[in-house]
Amino acid sequence: MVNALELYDPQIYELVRQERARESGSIRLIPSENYVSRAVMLASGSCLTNKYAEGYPNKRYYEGQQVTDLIEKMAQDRAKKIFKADHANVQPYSGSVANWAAYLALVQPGDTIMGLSLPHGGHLTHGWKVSVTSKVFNSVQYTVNPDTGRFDYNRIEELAKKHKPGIIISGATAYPREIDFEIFGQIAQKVGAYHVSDIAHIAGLVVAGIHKSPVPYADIVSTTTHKTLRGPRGGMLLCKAEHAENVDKAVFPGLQGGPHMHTLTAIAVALAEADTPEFITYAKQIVKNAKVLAEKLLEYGFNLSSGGTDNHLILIDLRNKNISGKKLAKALDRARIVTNYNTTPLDPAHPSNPSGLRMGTPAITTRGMKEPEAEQIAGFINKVVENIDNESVIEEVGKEALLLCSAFPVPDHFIIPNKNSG
Ligand code: DSN
Repeated sequence: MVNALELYDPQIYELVRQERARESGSIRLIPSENYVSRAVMLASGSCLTNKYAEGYPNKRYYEGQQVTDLIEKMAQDRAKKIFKADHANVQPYSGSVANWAAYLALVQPGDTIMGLSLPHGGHLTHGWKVSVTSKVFNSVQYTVNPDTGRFDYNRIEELAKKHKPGIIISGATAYPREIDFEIFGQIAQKVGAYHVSDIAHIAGLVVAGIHKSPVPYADIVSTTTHKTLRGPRGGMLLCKAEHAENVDKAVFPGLQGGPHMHTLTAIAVALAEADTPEFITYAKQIVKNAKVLAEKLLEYGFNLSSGGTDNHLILIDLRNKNISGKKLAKALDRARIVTNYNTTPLDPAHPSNPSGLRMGTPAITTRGMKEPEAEQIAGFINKVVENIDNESVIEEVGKEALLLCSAFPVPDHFIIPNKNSG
């Protein structure tokens, strides 16, 4: 496949080659990124990209669905099994569309939704002011407790009682602590709201049983498929049987046309990979690595939002280091350590140049890195911070980072073939 690309489009081939080299030659700490297996990659680059399949299995608007129906049913069944859900819709193009579909399945435009504010760790589509979700719906935003960096469930309940939202959204893109989905479910029940849970970041941890699952406590669970879950870029919805029809209608024809069958095929593969003992070990190691990285950063005098982490993600508040998140993220990138600058709950700065840096361990864990490497990476980060204006030290760190990467090549496969098929 790559040879054909090289032959027919050498320019794009060269850029793909460069990206592969970048991914393998850098310590990738963006918490929403990962490396997929060769099997997922092959499914994603397969002939299923050629097929239109508007509708759902056995209810399509195009013929020629002998294979697509089987694939989609397989993906649905695998998702239902590993998340223990009544119903799964595997068609959303991304987490954003999945969130939209969840809202539209439950409430009407103009109704109130209540989600976590973006500077406090929420996603754009949780009703943040620049997202259309705040224009189509009346958006109320809750925050974390600024003193602790954690949810204050009493305050969330008070806000819910005051505004009586139609939907309460639990879940986050930058919250390093375990989320109590049961309490969110109780709050929603008390105020007569639906509970939508967005587990895009932690889906893999949920599958592995390391983070409590929202499935029993939420009306609809929304997720992406490519973060800790380690599948292709895509989205997915899980829900109780009573919402199945509305969820399906909201995705298609409500928001989307034909599903991307190649992605859906790759999602099916990733879901099978996640249903293995190897995946549970992997997910546990993600959290162990994040904890060690956090502990070492604390030892180096970094302030971490909420004081540490329970999951795959760390949020550094850099104000005591007098460096902006953007400046540090760019310096780290030059040192082959890839992170993203991010707001923190107490950040007075604009999201375009915030005081925070977000990082996570899913990708380095896929490479087989463990606690000693997490410690080493914390040392690299500290060295860059202490030498933020010294390019030769940054370059030196880059060489050390490359050495570490060479010792942990990106693996092709994560499970023993055929051992866990099902
Ligand atoms: N943009 C994703 C992230 O990086 O967290 C959320 O969708």
